[in-house]
Amino acid sequence: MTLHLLALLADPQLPKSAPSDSFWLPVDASVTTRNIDWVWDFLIWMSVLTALAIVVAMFHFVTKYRAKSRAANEHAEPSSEHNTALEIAWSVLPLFVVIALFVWGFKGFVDLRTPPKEAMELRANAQKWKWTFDYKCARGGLTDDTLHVPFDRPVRMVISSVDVLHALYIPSFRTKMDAVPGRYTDLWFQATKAGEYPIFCAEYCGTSHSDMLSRVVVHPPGEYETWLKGACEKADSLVGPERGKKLYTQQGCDTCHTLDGTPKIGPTWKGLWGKSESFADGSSHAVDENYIRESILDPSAKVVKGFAPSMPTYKGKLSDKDIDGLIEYIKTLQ
Ligand code: HEC
Ligand SMILES: [Cu+2]
Repeated sequence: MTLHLLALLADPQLPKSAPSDSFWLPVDASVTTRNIDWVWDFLIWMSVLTALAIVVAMFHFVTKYRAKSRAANEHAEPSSEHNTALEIAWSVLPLFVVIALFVWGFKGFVDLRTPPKEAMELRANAQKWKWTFDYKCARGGLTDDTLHVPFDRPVRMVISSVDVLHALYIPSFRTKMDAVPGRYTDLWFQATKAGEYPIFCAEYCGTSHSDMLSRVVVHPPGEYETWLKGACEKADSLVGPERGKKLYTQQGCDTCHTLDGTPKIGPTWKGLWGKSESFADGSSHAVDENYIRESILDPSAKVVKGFAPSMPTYKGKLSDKDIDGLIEYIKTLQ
């Protein structure tokens, strides 16, 4: 960290070598982290030095001017009123420090908010309580609950939410952005180290907020394309219950529906197929293909008794093949 500080003096814009793991910060793995870690280190060391200076001066004065006796105390000399040179110095010096901090901070902020034009785009979707990421395949697309990115290529994430406010937070890239229902937001990064780093939701979004975890996998040079091709082929080839089983976790159905008979946010899927479901309005209906399809595309059409209508619609997110797969999967859960 000290080296880091020295490098700051040499080149305030971009240090030559990014720091690795430190006591304060998680490993940094994006080009955008550098400006941020600088300012952070600078601030913390400035604060430590200032605090030390104040405390040392305080002890010094406390001992130096300690009253020798009660009588001496009563006849204490008045102190001088002010010292112009000293007062100007302690106002102007910090002013320069604060201006420097502003310039570095502002530059870092602008860099962080301006994705390079050639950045590749990926979609991040937030829902209670899961992140999903969309990838473009040669044919159609792929949704996964892990973020996969190539090494050393700028990536712009386009973020949205289907329900409430969430925030995509990738500490190792030092970047964070709100996911807002009905609006797109974005952030960008360029990974500098292959590996896996955690992703959090940084906006309190309800019961399972703290479980809204994912990870970003930075593929070593050249391996991202291989991964994408394989994952696309696999996603496309799965049919029937296998496809449904995959979607159950990939699409986040598992955040609200269990397979073991216990209700969660939504009813369990165990024993769902073929039973007669009762609804909040007093009616009932047999659970068949059409009922499940409707529950997925238009969840509030029939609200199951005892549950809040909190399921998001999957219209436009799931294909017919996906819905077939989910129906087939639910059939197997007796
Ligand atoms: C945010 C929580 C949540 C998520 C995520 C969610 N559901 Fe639901 N789901 C519910 C709730 C709550 C109900 C019951 C209320 C209703 O009928 O709208 C429900 C009801 C259902 C029903 C009817 C169940 C019954 O007992 O009659 C089906 C089928 C269903 N969901 C399928 C899915 C599928 C498939 C997914 C994933 C692609 C999914 N759900 C994701 C909350 C969720
Ligand atoms: Cu969240």
